[in-house]
Amino acid sequence: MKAKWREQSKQGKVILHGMYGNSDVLPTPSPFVLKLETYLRLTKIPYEVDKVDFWGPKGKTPWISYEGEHLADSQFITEFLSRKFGKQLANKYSIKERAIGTMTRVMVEEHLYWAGVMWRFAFGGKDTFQKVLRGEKSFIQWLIFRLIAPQMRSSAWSQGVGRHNETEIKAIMLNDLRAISTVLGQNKFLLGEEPCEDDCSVFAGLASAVFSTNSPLEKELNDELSNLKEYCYRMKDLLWPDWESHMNKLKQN
Ligand SMILES: N[C@@H](CCC(=O)N[C@@H](CS)C(=O)NCC(=O)O)C(=O)O
Repeated sequence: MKAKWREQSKQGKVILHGMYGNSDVLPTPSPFVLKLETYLRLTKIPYEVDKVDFWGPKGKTPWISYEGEHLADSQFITEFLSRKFGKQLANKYSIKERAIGTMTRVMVEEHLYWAGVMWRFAFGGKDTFQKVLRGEKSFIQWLIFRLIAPQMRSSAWSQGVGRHNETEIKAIMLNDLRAISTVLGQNKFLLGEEPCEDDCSVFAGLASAVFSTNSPLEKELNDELSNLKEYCYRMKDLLWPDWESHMNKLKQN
């Protein structure tokens, strides 16, 4: 299969391999896939999506094929493509601002993400998987969830965040979101007036909490964290005008 993609990727386009589907509120349940597709849209780098062969060379999703090569990890991919296509969007910001962007991204991907995993897979998943848990979806989707959930909980346990209870997980999420909200302040985007690479990660990391019905932090996002909610809608309006139609397409499939 991977050899096939080597050939196809020699035609100038990036092939984004990612896990899609099974969500009524997001184009993809994976924040890392959402980050990468948002980045490709932001930079206008030509790409096509492969939703089938989504486990990459490092056993995770997403990954890309480009010019006959395979590359894993959304951050390595972003950095590689930014260099290759001369799209270093964060360069308009100072070194210190970029450092703040890096720290925010790392917190979202390596800390907030795991709290989200626990929310989805241990405490009832009051988001994209809620309907699966209630059995409102197909048997296959229920089965996939049943197979994936223990694996995700075990990864979260090894990482450490998975050892906390529901109240502690919610406190972790709230703390992280408060920090991002402070960094964002009155900015339109994470570091200022223009979006950069790290916006794709932050948007993707927040999307599940913001766009889910019955988000664990719904009240806070409508109140003290409302700048985060507005930010996510700004990113969505800018880069995902087809967000809803994407969802409708998923529902039909
Ligand atoms: N650092 C990786 C993380 C990717 C990642 O963890 N993806 C998840 C899906 S959201 C995954 O593949 N999980 C499967 C596993 O860890 O076995 C990246 O930025 O691409």
